[in-house]
Amino acid sequence: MEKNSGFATKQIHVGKLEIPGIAPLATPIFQTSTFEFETTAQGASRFALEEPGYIYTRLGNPNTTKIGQKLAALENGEAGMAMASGMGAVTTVLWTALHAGDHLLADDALYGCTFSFFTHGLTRYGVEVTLVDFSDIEQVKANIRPNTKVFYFESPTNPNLKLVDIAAISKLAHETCPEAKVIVDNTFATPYLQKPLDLGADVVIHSATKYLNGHGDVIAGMAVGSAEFITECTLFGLKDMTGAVLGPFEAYLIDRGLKTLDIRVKKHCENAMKVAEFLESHPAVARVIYPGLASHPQHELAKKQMHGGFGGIVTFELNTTRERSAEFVNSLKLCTIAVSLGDAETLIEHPATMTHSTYTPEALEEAGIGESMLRLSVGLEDAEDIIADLKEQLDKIK
Ligand code: LCS
Repeated sequence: MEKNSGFATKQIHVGKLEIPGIAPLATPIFQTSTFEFETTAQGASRFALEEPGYIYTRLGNPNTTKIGQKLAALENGEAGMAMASGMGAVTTVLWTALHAGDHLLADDALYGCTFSFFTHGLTRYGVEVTLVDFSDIEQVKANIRPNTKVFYFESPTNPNLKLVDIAAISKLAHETCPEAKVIVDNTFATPYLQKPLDLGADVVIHSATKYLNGHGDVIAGMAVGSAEFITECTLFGLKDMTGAVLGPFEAYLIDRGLKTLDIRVKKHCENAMKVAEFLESHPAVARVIYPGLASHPQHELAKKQMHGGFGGIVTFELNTTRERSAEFVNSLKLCTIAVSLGDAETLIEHPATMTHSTYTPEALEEAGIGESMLRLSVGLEDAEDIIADLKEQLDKIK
């Protein structure tokens, strides 16, 4: 494969393992915890990193190596790594990047468990944490400290689909804090729609549970960055701090999912656009948030930093009470009530009591996450069927 191959070619071919004499098309699952050494000297030189080669699956395994290389190619980064969950990726990267006494400056709208790791976890170990609205660059500027070492955000944010100007924040961070890292959770956009490293960020994080796998059957996390930082994450963060290693079988499934990432994301985006337009036209719907709609306050930024679509998530609020809104969700037939996102099935959830129940009511309000918001992860079914399911129940709301 050529280095300048297109996205689709890379998502299929990067990291292909050559096994002479067998030549399997798909990479076999290396379901082994450890790797044999020929001699004690060889074992010692592997541990000393003098000789390349595998040692023990927590430190590396051909299946996880392969998907790390593949995601790095798709994100235009030098190196990538795989972890046991998206939270495993968040914790491994931040335990590596931060020390006691450092300051983490993060956006206020975060996945609920990222929010609790920052506010209840890191703070117990002497890390200072400030959450502000990253869509307002003046707020970010005003909260930078001499010890700010990480700028962290999602874009679009979970669940309220706010956008953060990745290029502007990266420029500000690098100009004011040359040692700091800009870390972007790219789970909602995927590298098919948005490449934070090209816009100046240093590290990209994913819950690979979502679009990268795409089939709702794996929990996994990934990170991409410079070869130096990813090596530090592997040899310190993952090995010593979290041990949140991804299993070979899960890595194999991510590899398989990645082969169709572009066509799946394209269809998610097309369906989400149709669903968002339908919801916006329905009198029972009070508000629709979707970066692809002209009504999204940051639609221009979305067009500038996302390419090929605006994602598969649509967030909305109904013109009715919380109780009636819950009844609406309960009565849907095709749309399934479940957390997670990026799967073939359309999923609907209530962030305030589910994915973001780690937030206090005050923190929810501060972050612009409405108590009555519903989050729809638009699946790969026929858009007409998803809309018909929503319409049947919306029409019953007076
Ligand atoms: N980052 C984002 C943006 C997420 O949405 C999630 C999970 C994570 C990180 C953590 O990934 P995990 O450990 O679950 O693989 N988001 C979920 C959600 O919105 N519903 O269920 C999980």
